[in-house]
Amino acid sequence: MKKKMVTALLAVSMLAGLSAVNVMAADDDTITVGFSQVGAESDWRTANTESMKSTFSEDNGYELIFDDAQQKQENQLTAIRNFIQQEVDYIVLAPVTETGWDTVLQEAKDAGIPVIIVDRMVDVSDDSLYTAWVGSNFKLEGQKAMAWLDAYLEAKGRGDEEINLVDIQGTIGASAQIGRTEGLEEAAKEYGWNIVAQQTGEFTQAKGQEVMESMLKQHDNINVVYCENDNEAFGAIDAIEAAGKTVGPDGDILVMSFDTTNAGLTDTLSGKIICDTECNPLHGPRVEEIIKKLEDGKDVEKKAYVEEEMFAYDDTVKSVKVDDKDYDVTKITQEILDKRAY
Ligand code: GYE
Repeated sequence: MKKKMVTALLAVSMLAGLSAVNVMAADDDTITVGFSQVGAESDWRTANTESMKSTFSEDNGYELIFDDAQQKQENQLTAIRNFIQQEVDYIVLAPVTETGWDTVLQEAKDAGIPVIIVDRMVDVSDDSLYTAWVGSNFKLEGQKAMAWLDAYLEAKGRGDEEINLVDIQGTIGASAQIGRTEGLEEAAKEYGWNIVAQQTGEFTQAKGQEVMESMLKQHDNINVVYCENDNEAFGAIDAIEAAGKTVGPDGDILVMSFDTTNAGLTDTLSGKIICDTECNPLHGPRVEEIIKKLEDGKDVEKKAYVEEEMFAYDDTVKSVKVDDKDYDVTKITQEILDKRAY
């Protein structure tokens, strides 16, 4: 709560004959969190916003100041500066892209406000500009997906087939794009697959569809589409089907995706998405755990990666190996889908 408001409340309560001490105590208990969210571009993002809002609720002892940046970094810079002015207790930032944060984070540091980065990372010259980060290992997600594709093609007797892959990328410069694209590019080199086109779909269904339409017009040999999130996959599937081609295990094109949102896994159940690699959006409780530790004066981990699963249409590939570590692949069923938290 703003100091000015506290003073005003104190004055009012004194006039009303209330105990100033009680007002102070109530104010002290409420933790004010300013959250700068990327936008509302995808189902993943909606689940993430919902997780943050339900965690940082009034009932749980928080005042959440939520700002939707509509995928624009300049809006996030303004939001953070407003949070500093409002003297929030914590700033939580889900950064749209990795770069361009040094100045504003220095301003938060100078104001003595801890900053917790969530989901995508920031690339800053000085790590002390933020207190902690929690999110996914996006490159590992890409590597797991590609190891799955290699094992799947082998198992289907397609190991020697010419693979012509297109990559519908996420927002350029976002950690989720950088990591997933890297995972793909390294694997394509290793396995000898052709990346015939690569373009951003901005993590949205509309852009995913538009990009896929134009890629299909330019290339008639595409047999794998690597979508960097579920919403792009929905758009890509629509574009493929509208062009008279088929998706699925016996179709013309295999569609791969990330996020494992409810709608994404519903498409995995039907085979439209052949393999969906999880990216868990339920960061609210994780951020809260960090804040609670900080409130108690405890140390927090600087970077914490979330454990994530993989789901596929069938059980052709039961597990994949990346850097000598095995990761299970689960065949999606309606029962599993019904129990998912997002
Ligand atoms: O994959 C996508 C969202 O940064 C992990 O952003 C997040 C990504 C997620 O728009 O759906």
